[in-house]
Amino acid sequence: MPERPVLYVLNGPNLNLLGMREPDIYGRQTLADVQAVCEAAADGATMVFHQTNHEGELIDQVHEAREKASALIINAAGYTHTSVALLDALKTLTIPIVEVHLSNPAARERFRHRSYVSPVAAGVVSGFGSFSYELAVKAALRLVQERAGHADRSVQDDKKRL
Ligand code: CA2
Repeated sequence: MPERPVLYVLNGPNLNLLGMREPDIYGRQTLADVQAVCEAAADGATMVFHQTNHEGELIDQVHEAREKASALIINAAGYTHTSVALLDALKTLTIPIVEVHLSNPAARERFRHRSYVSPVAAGVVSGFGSFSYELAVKAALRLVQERAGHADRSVQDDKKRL
């Protein structure tokens, strides 16, 4: 794992329209604004921020995160509620996954209550607009730090046993 954590923030379909449509649900901030919020919260970590409207491309980005990231933050948008293929891809990751949503899907239509991301997520942040992303980045960094702490302690334990 690199010295500086690498956070992947992946965004699914239609999130490129943020700020242009449905401001009552998703707010007035654009995706570029959300990216700026994440970068400000990243505390020196390297951030890779992607958006795609294509399921296969989102899965390719999950595979890339598997190789390169310390943690993954994902708003799979509509694919959250439909994509077994996305879940299969996420299941191959060993890094922490944080699910994020601008709105609170649990308070919306029934079809948004099922998430194919939640079963493999360390946690979910939803309902706070771009602040959800800020909290998700902070949670991901905390999880990365905790893992690094565990790894350090087990190396020290191994050394003591030698
Ligand atoms: O609240 C979220 O972040 C969602 O992931 C957003 C998805 C929705 O399907 C999920 O249930 C909850 C929709 C993203 C669409 O974004 C738009 C942004 C502006 C205008 C239209 C759609």
